[in-house]
Order: sequence, then C-alpha cells, then structure tokens
Amino acid sequence: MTLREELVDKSVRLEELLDRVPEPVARELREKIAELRELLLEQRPPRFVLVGRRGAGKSSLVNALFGRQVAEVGHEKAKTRRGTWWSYSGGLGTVEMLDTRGIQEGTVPEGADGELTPLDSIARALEEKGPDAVLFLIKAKEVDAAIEGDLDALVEVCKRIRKMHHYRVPLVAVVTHCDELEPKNVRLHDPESERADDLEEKQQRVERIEEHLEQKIRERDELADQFVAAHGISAYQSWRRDGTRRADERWRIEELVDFLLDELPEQARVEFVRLSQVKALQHRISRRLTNIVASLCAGVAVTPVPVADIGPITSLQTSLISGIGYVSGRSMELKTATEFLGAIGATVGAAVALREVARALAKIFAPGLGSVVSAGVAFAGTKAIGHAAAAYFIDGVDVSKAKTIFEKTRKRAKSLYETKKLESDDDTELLLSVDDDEDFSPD
Ligand SMILES: Nc1nc2c(ncn2[C@@H]2O[C@H](COP(=O)(O)OP(=O)(O)O)[C@@H](O)[C@H]2O)c(=O)[nH]1
Ligand SMILES: [Mg+2]
Repeated sequence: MTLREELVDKSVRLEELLDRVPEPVARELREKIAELRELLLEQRPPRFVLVGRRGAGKSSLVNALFGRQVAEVGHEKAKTRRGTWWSYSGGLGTVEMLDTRGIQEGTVPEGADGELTPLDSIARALEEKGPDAVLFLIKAKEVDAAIEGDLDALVEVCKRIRKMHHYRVPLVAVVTHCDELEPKNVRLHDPESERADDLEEKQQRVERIEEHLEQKIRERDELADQFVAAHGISAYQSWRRDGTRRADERWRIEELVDFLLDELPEQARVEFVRLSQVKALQHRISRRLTNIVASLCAGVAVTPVPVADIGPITSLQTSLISGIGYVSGRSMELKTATEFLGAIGATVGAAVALREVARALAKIFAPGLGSVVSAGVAFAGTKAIGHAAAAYFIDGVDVSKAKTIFEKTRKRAKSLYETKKLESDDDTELLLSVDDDEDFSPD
C-alpha cells in the first residue's frame, strides 16, 4: 500500500471509531483528521497571480523561491505567454503562476489569443483556476513614480477574481530590487560585512517605501479589505551558462515565504515549505502534523475499542514520519518511515517506539488499568517520534542524536500530559488541553 492509500484507509477507519467517542472530543478529533487529510492527501501546488510591469522581477521571484533557475529571467518566452497558468517545478515542488503582464502596458494581443484583450485572456485563465494569492510586484525605486496605472490593473484583476470565485483573494505587495536603494553599495544580503548604521539606513529606506506603498494601496477602496501588507525583498541571483549559480543576493525571501504561508490554504502549505526549503517553516509544519497526530493517537487511546483496532495508531505514526520526511524533501513513501524507524531501532534495540505504544495500548483494554495513563503514553510517544523525525529529516542530525531527542521529548511530553491530567479530572477536557504548540525540542 502506498502512504496515500494507507492514510485514506486509516482515516476512514478512524472516523468510524470516532462514532464511539463522546462530544466534544469526537468533533475535535474529526477536525484533526480533516486537517491531516488536507495537509497530506489533498495537497496541491500553491497558485499565485503575478501583477507587475515587465522587469519588475516576477521571474526572478519564482527563482528566488526555489533557490534555483526554473524561470527565464530578463526576457519573456512564448511559453510564458500571458493568459496561461504556468507551472514551475524545481525538483522538490511546483508553484503555479499566472503572469498578468500586458494589462497595464496596453499592448496589442498576439498569437493564440488573437481576438482577446489582455484582460480577457487573463480572465479566461482565472476562470479555469482561482489563485491562492495575488502578488503585486513593483521595483523599490518605482514606488514613488506613477503607479496609478499599475494599481488600476491590480484592481481589475482582483475584481475579476472576486466576481468569478466569490472570494477576496489575499493581496500581498512585493517591493523588489531593494538592494538598489541608497546607500547603494551596502549589501543587504551580507549584513555581517557591513557597518550597522549603513545597514540601518538602507533598511529604514525599505521600510518607508513599504509604508508608502501600503498607504497607496489602502487608498483604493476596492483593494483595502483584501490587502495584507507590503514586503521588501531582493530576488537577485545570477547563473553561468553551465547552470551553476554565480551570485545569490537574495534578501528577506525566507520571511516572504513565511508571510505567504499564512495566506495559503492548508492544501498548498506542505508543497510551499517543501519547495522553498526554509527549515524553520518545515519545522512549523512538522510540529503541526505532530500535534495533530499526537492528539489523534491519544484520542484513539481513550476510545473504548477492541484491541484489534489499535492499528490506526501505528499507522498514524508511520504517516507522521513519512509526512515529515516529505516536508523536508524526501519522497512521500512508507519506506521513508520504515527506514527512519529501522535507523532509530538499530540503536534503540527492541524498544521501538511504535511497538511500545501498541503494547501500552493493548494494556488499556485489560481490565483494571486506567486508559488515560496510556493515552499519555500514546501522546508522548507520538510527540517524541515527530520531534525525532523532524530533527533527522529537516536538520539532518545523526541517528544517535535523533534517538536522544526521542527519549528526551518523550519524558517531557509525558510529564506535560501528567501535569495537565492533575489539573483536569475529565478525560475529554484533558485531551483538548494538551493540544498545544509547545516546543519540546531539547535544544
Ligand atoms: N538588483 C536586482 N535585480 C533584480 C531583482 N529582481 C530582478 N532583477 C533583475 O531585473 C531584471 C528583470 O527581472 P525579471 O525577473 O525577468 O522580471 P519580469 O519581467 O518581471 O519577469 C533581470 O535582469 C533580473 O536579474 C532584484 O531584486 N534586485
Ligand atoms: Mg518574466
């Protein structure tokens, strides 16, 4: 079975189990299953509409997100013809972009969309697929210049989207070419080798431009309520003919990814953190997955079910490991999880986490043993697996370090669970209260 089939199968079985769980826990756990599905099963590439003049840096932004050359910079090729969603793939993932260039230039349509105006051809593409966000790109030095025309184009695009899809798509303004601001030779991307006051001066200039642009956009009533913020960046990278990178002057791209991540629907998040390779964000998604699975496992543990039904717990944990492996850039396979467990098991010996949890769970169905204790074991075991897997796949720690993290996290998670248990005499209340984003990383 592939991980996908396994997850589909197990989440269906879990939902059946939840029929025996009292409210509000059942509802809460159903929501978690839905979240897990969206994150791991219904995932798809993020979709952005790019609005900005020729040369604003749209293709460069795509490359900056990937950290590699996936889009042609400097000139437009036929394949990036306007009015088509274009997929850019960089090994670890895909983004879909719709370049709206041409709207504000008022150029005569060419080629395939012969009779269509630029706006109509873009509208046709928008009809096909709704975007997750609109990115408005403008060069730092052009923010002061006449940008009313660009804003008109932006308003048109946003209006069309709203009319077609009945939602207000988040709008993020990206101020590009910030590296070219005065003081000119101060390198934003290499702050250690610059004087602090020089850097500050340049950063303040960026800030002022962001504020100015924000104000300009907010003045447009049609945009005000979907506008999120303006974000200054440098997307500059250059490549040699042989494809190797000659220069990387990217600045604040990781923050932009972080920022955009919040605006994306669940389905597009895993793909986005995977392709952009921002470790802190990969950790954030991993922690979410871990928390979801930990409370699901604890939920299953307090469910009065026959021993034969404990399968979902081990499956969920295996999915968690594979999911974290996937977020880090591995392929979405059960093998990823097995390999990790094998590696950990090699030093942990027979006490493999999954088996231990299963054994503990088996016990709870024996008469006389309180189930909540074991829910704590399931919870702590899952947290430990999640944190060890994140350290192993995302940070690349070695097996023995992963094992240490596993042990430490399990102890901490267990004591957290027990503390919460003392505060609450109700199983269901307890389950809901341990579902937090507490950081268990030992370092
Ligand atoms: N210095 C600097 N140059 C940039 C930046 N972004 C793009 N460029 C350059 O601007 C030119 C146009 O960029 P491109 O991405 O093709 O713009 P597009 O027409 O909007 O797709 C290219 O020469 C890029 O190398 C940036 O942030 N800083
Ligand atoms: Mg381009």
